[in-house]
Amino acid sequence: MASPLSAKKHNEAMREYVGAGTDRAHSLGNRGPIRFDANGKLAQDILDAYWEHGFYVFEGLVAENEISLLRHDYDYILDRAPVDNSADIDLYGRPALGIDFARRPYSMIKPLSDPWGGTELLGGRHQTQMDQPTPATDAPKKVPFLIGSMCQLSDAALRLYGHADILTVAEGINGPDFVPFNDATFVKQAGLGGSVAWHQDGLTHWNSPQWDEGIHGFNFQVQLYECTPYNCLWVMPGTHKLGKIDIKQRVADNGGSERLPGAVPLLCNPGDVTIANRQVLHCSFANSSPNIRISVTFGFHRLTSVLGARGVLGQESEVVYDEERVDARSSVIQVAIDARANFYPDEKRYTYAPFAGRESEYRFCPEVVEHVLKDYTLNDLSI
Ligand SMILES: O=C(O)CCC(=O)C(=O)O
Repeated sequence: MASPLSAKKHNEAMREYVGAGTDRAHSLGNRGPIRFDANGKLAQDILDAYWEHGFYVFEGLVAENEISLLRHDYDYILDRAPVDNSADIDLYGRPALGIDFARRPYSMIKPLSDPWGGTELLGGRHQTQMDQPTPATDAPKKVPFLIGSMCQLSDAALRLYGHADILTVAEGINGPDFVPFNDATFVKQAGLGGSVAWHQDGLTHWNSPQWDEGIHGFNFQVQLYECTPYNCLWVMPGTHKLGKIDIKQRVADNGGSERLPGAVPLLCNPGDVTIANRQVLHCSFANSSPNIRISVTFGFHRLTSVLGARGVLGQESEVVYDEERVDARSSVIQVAIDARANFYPDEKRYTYAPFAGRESEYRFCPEVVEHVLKDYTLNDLSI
C-alpha cells in the first residue's frame, strides 16, 4: 500500500508545478484594473479577453476599507461555525450561526480532504479524486469549506452583492436582464483547506440545441486575502468552448496526476475580483501552504438560460424556474443595491433593469430584509 501523503510532500510536489503556471498567468493578457467605455459599459477588450480565455482578473476592484469590513464579518462567521455539519454549537459551545436558516450555510469537511472528487455528489461533475494529504496531528477534526447565504449572514457581503462595477460586469456578460445563480464562499485555511477536484460547473445545457460558450453563466470571486499558486483556483484556459470534457481521460493521460499541464493559477491580491466561466475546467488543490484564502463567490446567468430550466445542484429536480422565482431571487440584488447606496452614499448606484421603477419596494429596511433576504437561498437558480 502506498504510504500516506504528508502535507509537506504535497507542498513540494506543488512547487514543481507552479512555475510554468505562474508564467502563463502573466502572459495571457486577461488581467488588469476594470475599465469602461464612453457609455459606462464594460470595455469591449476586457469582454473579448474573457470570452477568449474563459476567465479574467480585475485587479484592485474592491477598496481596501471594504475588504477590511468583509474580513471582519468573515472572521466572525468562521468563529461561529458549527463543529460539524449537523451540530448546533460552535467550538466554544455557543449556538452556531445559521442553525435557524432553512438551508444551513456551512459545509464542514475533514482538513485537506476532497469531499466531492470521484463521487456522484453535485451531479457527478467532479470525475476524479484529488490527493488528500494527511493533516497535522493537532488539526481540528472538521474545518469550514463552503459558506452559503452571504447576503443573510453579513451586511458587508450584502453590500458587495450590490457593487456597481461588479453588476456592470454581470450586465456586460449576460445582458441587462441578467439573473443571479447562487453564492458560496470558499474557505481554504492555511494547512487545512480542502481541495475542489477538476470540474466544469454547468449541468443543464450540455446537450441543448442552443448550447454556446456562455450558456451556463459565470462566477465572481472576490478575494479577501492573497491568492498564491498554492492556495488559489486553477483554470484551464479556453476550455469553456469545448463542451463537456472527459476529465478522467485527461488525468489518466497525465499519468494519474492531478497537476494537469496547461493550467493557470488565478493569482490575486486582496481586493482583486476574478470572473470564471462556469464551463471552464477548473480546480483547487488541498491548501498545504501557510496562507489562507477566502473567496466570496457568487454567479450570474442569462435570463434565457434559467427560465424554464429544472432545479439541479441542491435545488429540487421537480422545480421549474418560472418568472416568479426568478423575480424573487433577483430581488436580492435590488435590496443589495439599496443597502450599498445607504452605506456608500457618494458612490454611483447601479440601475438594475428588471427592477427599474420598482426600487421603492426593495429598500433595505427590516420588513424587506425579512421578506426578501430570509432564506433567499431557497430560490437559488442553479443550472
Ligand atoms: O475556489 C475554489 O477553490 C473552487 C471554486 C469552484 O470550484 C467554483 O466556483 O466552482
